[in-house]
Amino acid sequence: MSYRRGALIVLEGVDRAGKTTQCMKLVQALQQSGRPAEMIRFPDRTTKIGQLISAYLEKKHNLEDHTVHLLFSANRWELEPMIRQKLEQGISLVVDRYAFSGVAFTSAKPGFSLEWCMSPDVGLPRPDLVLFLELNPAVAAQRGEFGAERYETSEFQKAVMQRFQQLMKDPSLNWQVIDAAKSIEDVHAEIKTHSEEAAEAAQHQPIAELWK
Ligand code: NYM
Repeated sequence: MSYRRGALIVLEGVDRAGKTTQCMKLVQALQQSGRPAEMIRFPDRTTKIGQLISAYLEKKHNLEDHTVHLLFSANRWELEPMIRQKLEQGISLVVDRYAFSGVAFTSAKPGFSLEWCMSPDVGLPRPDLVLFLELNPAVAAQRGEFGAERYETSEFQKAVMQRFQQLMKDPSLNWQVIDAAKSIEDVHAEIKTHSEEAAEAAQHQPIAELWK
């Protein structure tokens, strides 16, 4: 049976690495090459759970650390049926952050193991490609607006970066590290090449489950 599903492509990185700009450019490029594609982002601040998360990030509301971790995960699970449906309809999804941000940010807090942080996201659709936009946290801090939301300090971002590096050792995922200090167009060209390859390979494979 021929199977032509869309690809699940995730962009990750520390804050201010340019993920959102690159997601938008990638969606446009995929569409122009004739592949239906849409962008989604996590947290999705539009849902009820997303509004709680947003108030927490904007420091308008405090939440206990385990609680907010589980809310970030719940915010992915509430969109899981839509993600699966779109992929099965042949639409590729470009995702601005996913479970890897969830694990990297919470496990950068004292007392949280990677294993505990990963468990609520086990079984989500597994990305076909995870692009990690690598940028020195000190350079990221100079890119403006840094410090407005929770977690936006160079010290915390350094701890987040170390957690991402641990997650990247997982051979069950297709991680590609991109140097985000390059120009927007150079970064885009690299991302596009990896994404087209991953989309070609994904179309004949069933959707796998993350960390299973
Ligand atoms: N974040 C994001 C988490 O702590 N856990 C998660 O699961 C996700 C998806 O929220 N600092 C953090 C990372 C960012 C912030 O920022 C979301 P933005 O600018 O909306 O990507």
